[in-house]
Amino acid sequence: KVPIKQGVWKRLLEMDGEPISGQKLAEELGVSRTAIWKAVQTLQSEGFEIDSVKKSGYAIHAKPAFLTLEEMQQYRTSEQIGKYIHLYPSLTSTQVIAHEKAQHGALHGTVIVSEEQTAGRGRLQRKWDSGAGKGLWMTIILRPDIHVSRAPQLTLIAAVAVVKGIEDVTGVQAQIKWPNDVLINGKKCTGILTELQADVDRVQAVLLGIGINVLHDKEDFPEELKDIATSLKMESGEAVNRAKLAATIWNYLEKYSDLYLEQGFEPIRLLWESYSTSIGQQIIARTAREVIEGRAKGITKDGVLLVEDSTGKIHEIYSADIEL
Ligand code: BT5
Repeated sequence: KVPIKQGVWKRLLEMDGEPISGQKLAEELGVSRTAIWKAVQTLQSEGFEIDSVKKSGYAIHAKPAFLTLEEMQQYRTSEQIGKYIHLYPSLTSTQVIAHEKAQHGALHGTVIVSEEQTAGRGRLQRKWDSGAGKGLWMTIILRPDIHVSRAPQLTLIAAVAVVKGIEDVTGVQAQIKWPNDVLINGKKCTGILTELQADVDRVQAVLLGIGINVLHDKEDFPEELKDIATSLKMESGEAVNRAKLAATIWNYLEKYSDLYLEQGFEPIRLLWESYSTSIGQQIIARTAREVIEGRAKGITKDGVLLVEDSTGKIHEIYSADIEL
């Protein structure tokens, strides 16, 4: 059953600024006029500009610039991912809140989204720049029943879902740089951070952090990122709808993680390789222990990167920074 607020919101948007009476809304949604009035008040308090015109009814004038639950739910077709959304104006990091929620039993598919992160993080204590209102900063809690050793594959599944989502919503073709970067024209527009809560060797929760630069202009990035980062707006020339992007990624993520649980990693591996920038390229991989130079040959059925050095030796790389 559609919540009243969401139903009202959807009808007002469909009316495109023309008024619709409270009576009509009440009849259509099968609720009282008071319930409609309350829903309108809540929407107004959330930033929607809704006029109530005597006799003729309610009319919507503008959508808020910020993310709303209604709009994200509108585009969602996935069953579980995004069913429960926690939306915040500002947080230290969506990962931190996701850890807390997961520990307290948050269900599979719960999403934490924030307009801003004051301490957004990357891998290895690195920082993730997360300016207010510019990006899509979210963590998705997944509870697949898998061995911990398979968890890194979820990063690769997420990367495929992000590339597909970006393609659907903006028409822009992004590429994946192993393991966790999504690039457009060689610049980073998305980072993915996968963290785990595990019980001996079974996964309890996967906290899939996805940060996408959406509405940034070049000057919105700090100096050190200006030449290496990009946004969907910079690449597509359009102000991309973040709510639609979020929901589209959830839809794909559900589709591909279901596929993965049913058929294993192979179908994902093929998709992933088709979007990869690194495969076939000469790369430098910096792991915690060594630096390996060679040609990226592909990823294994476990998602491990294979690099062939100049002597013909094949290295299996589990975790590294890659330079193209
Ligand atoms: C990543 O780390 O790329 C993973 C980033 C994950 C961010 C999401 S946002 C939602 C969730 N909540 C969090 O707190 N985190 C996740 P890594 O591969 O370590 O790359 C980090 C490096 O990317 C930094 O050292 C910078 O060089 C660069 N960087 C930082 N912010 C960036 C941005 N907004 N766009 C592009 N590059 C950035």
